Amino acid sequence: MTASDPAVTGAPMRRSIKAFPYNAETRLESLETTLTPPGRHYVRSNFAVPDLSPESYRLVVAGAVHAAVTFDLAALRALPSHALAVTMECAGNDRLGMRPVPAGEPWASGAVGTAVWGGVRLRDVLAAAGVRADACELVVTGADRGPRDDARTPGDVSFARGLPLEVAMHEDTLLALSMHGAPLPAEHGAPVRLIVPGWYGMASVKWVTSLQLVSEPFTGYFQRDRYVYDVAGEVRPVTRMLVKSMITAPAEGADLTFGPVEVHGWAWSGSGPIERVEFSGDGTSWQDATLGEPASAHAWTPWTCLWRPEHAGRAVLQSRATDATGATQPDAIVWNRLGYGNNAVRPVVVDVCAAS
Ligand SMILES: Nc1nc2c(c(=O)[nH]1)N[C@H]1C(S)=C(S)[C@@H](COP(=O)(O)O)O[C@H]1N2
Ligand SMILES: [Mo]
Repeated sequence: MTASDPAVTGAPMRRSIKAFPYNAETRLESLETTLTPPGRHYVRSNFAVPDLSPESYRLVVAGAVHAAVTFDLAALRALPSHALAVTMECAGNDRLGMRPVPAGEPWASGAVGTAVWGGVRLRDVLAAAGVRADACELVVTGADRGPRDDARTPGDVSFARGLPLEVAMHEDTLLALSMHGAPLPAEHGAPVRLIVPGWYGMASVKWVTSLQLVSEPFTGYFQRDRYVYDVAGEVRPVTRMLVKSMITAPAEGADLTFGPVEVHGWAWSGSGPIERVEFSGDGTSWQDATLGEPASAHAWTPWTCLWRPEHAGRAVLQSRATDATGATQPDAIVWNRLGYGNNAVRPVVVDVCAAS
């Protein structure tokens, strides 16, 4: 280590939400770049990182297939490789904005980031086993497990999710072996994780060891008891990322000198390209921001806007994105029991000081 290493200087890379299991969100100043640097991307784990050695690692593809297959890492690496920049947001991001704050990890706004994931297409792996016509879903299971107080069945719960077959077969759904061109870090799912572009993070199962084709919808704990929108007992699964935008500069609480201010941020949606971002510095008049090019069809869109404050004093900055389906961010938060999918317009409060 050198004196300039963050560990020595004490420069924070993430804000830890929980120590065991480690959960941490990116500081907003580390979300200024198109790609979220290694070591800064948020980490969300329900259980401790499982101990998977690359040598003994096996991935089993079974269930409603013509012939079950087992892959080791060499067999996976032998398939055609693909890399893709993907923006991933935790469904619980911005839970802290909800009132009352729902139970669950208290994420502010940093449980989102963009990384280049490299690996193989999930569909190439499934093709090796041959998906039977009666399969409707793919159950993806990670090697991590642990107790859950409110589980319906006794014993430890594994992290497992059901994915609709058409999403599993999409050419951009990857089994990732690398992140930002380097081997996948343990906390991000090494040696193999799923990446489901456009979906909230819970679909992108880490430490994948089993792919089970099923002919009935999956009803596991992380499918039916978590990652569901529970509104007055009516339950819907959390799936694609809702359209959303964030302001990365100026920072919350910034002291700005009176004059034009360059505002910028990101916008993303799991349902299609971003078509429009509007900005307001006063909550009543909105102007169109200028959109930049995203790094891929699954990465966030950069936007900028020149804001000319009319007077000094406190100001509330807001941005509102609209995607190609016409979906737009709500002004008011849609509260739900487990605190998922908060894509409401988020106010950023700044102070504009009169020139002295
Ligand atoms: N096996 C496993 N996969 C998992 C999780 C988990 O707890 N266990 N958490 C999910 C959730 S809720 C999110 S938001 C993403 C976070 O991925 P990251 O830690 O690489 O940012 O992983 C998903 N995959
Ligand atoms: Mo998540």
